[in-house]
Amino acid sequence: MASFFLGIDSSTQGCKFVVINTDNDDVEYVDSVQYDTDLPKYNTKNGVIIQEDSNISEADPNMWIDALHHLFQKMLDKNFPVSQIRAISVSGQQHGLVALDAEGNITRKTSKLWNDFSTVEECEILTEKIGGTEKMIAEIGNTQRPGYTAGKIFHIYRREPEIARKTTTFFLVHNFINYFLTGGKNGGARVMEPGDVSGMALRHPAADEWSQKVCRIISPDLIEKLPPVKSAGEMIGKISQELVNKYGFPGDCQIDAGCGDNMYGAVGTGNIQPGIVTISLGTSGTAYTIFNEPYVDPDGEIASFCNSTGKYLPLLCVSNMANGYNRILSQFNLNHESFTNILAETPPGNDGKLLFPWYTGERTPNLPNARPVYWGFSLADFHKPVLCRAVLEGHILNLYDGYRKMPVQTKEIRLTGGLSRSDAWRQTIADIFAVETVPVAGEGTALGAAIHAAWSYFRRNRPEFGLKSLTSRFVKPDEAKRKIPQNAAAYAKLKEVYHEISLRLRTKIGTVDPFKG
Ligand code: XUL
Repeated sequence: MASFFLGIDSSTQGCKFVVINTDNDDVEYVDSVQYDTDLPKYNTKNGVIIQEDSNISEADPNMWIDALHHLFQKMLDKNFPVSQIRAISVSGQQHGLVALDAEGNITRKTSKLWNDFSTVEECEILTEKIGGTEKMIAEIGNTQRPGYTAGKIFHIYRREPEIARKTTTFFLVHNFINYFLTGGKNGGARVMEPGDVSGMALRHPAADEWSQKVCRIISPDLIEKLPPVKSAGEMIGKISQELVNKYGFPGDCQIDAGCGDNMYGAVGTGNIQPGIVTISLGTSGTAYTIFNEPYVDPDGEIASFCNSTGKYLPLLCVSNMANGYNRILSQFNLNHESFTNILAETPPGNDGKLLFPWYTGERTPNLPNARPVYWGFSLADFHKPVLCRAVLEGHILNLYDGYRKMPVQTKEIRLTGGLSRSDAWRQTIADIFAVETVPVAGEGTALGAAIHAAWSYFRRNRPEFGLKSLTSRFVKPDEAKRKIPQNAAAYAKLKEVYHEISLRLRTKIGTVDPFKG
């Protein structure tokens, strides 16, 4: 039997498969579906159910399972030797909440996602009841933010008590997919793992138990509804007999504990030792690095997460990233290349014009009700080249402004995600961060999941398949696309100006929050 390992990345907009072969170090198979176009019955835009209120971001969990069936069927149609897959690992968009009853039925038809901002009130109550932000950070290593899961669970308890009553298990997205893979209603595994759990804001990343205090504020019975947490790299069970019969998996195909997408982005970009930073440029923008010890930001801006290999992953997340850029591409009928060409018509730094790209609220800084702000634009500036540069620089400056607190001496930035295919993004990140950037070939997160499946499988008896060896064999930085900072000086002052204006926009001086209502 060959040594195939399947990585599944169930992300906001779609689902990707990557199969690696550890016998010859080949990537054997890559495929994906986009929810909007491949599964139109779910009525999504960018993977989120279309509806009026822009603070709500939800999806039907059945869509993620249908996507798997779709991709498994495609493997069969292409005669891919599914029977050679020894283990599977699942990466999921972080923080999304799936609620199940004792029989395994979904109790809340739609799942609130990482970019849902409808739980501001719940986060405020949790923070107040525990005694303020400092106390919350001491308790769970993080603040309460609408992106995280605690507020979503509390939202169900406060506003949908009937659903809370019926629910016996609260899952994250990848746990739910694991549950399905291991049998679903017929004995599927109800377990979690530390990486994704650390994004729930219910447990300190350095602790090995739930925060009794936070859980009790939500409800005295919550702890009973949170599944046990297995350690990273554990196998949680075998694939279900139903999937064996339907698609031809081997009966002993193992499912590992899986993790959140950023944790697997780290593995898939070879970010397994301190000094390397990964920037993932997808629906969200994230920057993260590996630590041997937990890092807790006293302001809670840098999220304090565990990774998928028993270490830690301080992470910065901005929720606006692909949205503004994709919009300007479609608005002006551009692609990555023509966009890059247009940039030549304006100087780096855009003569001081700044765009604060908080299109649909923002996760970092914590401004769930924010709107975008255009700074320094004169009448003559509302034309294509200036706007294109403003969007690009605005997104990257916003990311940089959060990242500046990351406690790391960055040696190199590895780029992954759709926008890393753009020359303009790679160069402008190198310029603004003043560090070399290099994109990693292939599907970073799904590749990370496939590598993790192999690591979990061989961990106990084949030390030659350690994480370092696996990542050096499968992760390929695309050296031809490496960018060296060329215009760092042009951004030195602008970064400070951006920071100052951002602070002023966030400082509460009047009696009315201009971003509310
Ligand atoms: C990270 C975060 C996002 C999602 C995107 O904390 O919320 O990066 O994981 O899928």
